Amino acid sequence: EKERAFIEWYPRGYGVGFKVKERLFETQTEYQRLEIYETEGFGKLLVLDGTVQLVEVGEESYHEVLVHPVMLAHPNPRRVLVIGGGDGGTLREVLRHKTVEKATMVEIDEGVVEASYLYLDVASELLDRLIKKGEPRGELIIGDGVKYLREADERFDVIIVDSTDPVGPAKLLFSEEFYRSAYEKLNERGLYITQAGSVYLFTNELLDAYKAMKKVFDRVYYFSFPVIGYASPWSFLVGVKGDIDFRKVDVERGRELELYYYDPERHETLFQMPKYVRDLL
Ligand code: AG3
Repeated sequence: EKERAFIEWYPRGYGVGFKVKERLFETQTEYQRLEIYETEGFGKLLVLDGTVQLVEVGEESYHEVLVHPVMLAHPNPRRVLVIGGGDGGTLREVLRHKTVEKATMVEIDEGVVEASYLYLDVASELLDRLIKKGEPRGELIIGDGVKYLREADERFDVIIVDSTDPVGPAKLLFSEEFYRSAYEKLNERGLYITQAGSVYLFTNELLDAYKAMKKVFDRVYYFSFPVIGYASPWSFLVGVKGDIDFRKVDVERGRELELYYYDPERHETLFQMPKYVRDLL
């Protein structure tokens, strides 16, 4: 009997795959090719330009880790900007923080929001409210995050970049120029976080982003986490502006969140990095 699979191929022929039952949807959006599959064991799978964005079962291993470490390291995050993240998972986690008064998501590709709303069990109620402008603390803007940040006349406590890899539409989100406009638009004390690719397979992209961020932010931290569906470990980069210690998080606020993957009481375990990579950073 024929078995069907979706495989994402990374450099050097390294693959990450899922057995799939069927392809539920495919389209060419204005920016990228979008596919949604039903997998055998991980719910639905969202793919953009051949790269895995999330699986429904396990997406929290990415969204919790992208959002909560910075939110719990910031003493009082009230205004949050998410760039990318059209599936809504990142904003969903941001809005779990009671301190947040307003969170804005700027997604370039309306097609991602629509397909996620229609097909994925990730944040469809939130996306529905955002589309209808009925989410009191959240706002969705379909637009270019680079341009948005450059022209923004407000300041943010936390900026979260939930983008595709640093090629294609997301490339500019990893440039020194972009980091400068992010730094400028952070409040006196603020945190910036971006996903930064596979530790083993995109090591050069990670190093480049780290070096560019070092030129701009007061301090830069790297960390890694095993994300379900990606070539793990996956890397994250945090840029700090002003007086915040990213090595410390508010464990009390963390406890209320009842997290599944990220463990604020073991925050220090995030900083694990293979030695050869640490030596290069
Ligand atoms: N953002 C995409 C992370 C990059 C995945 N890269 C890859 N598989 N090559 C995830 C979107 C979820 N909100």
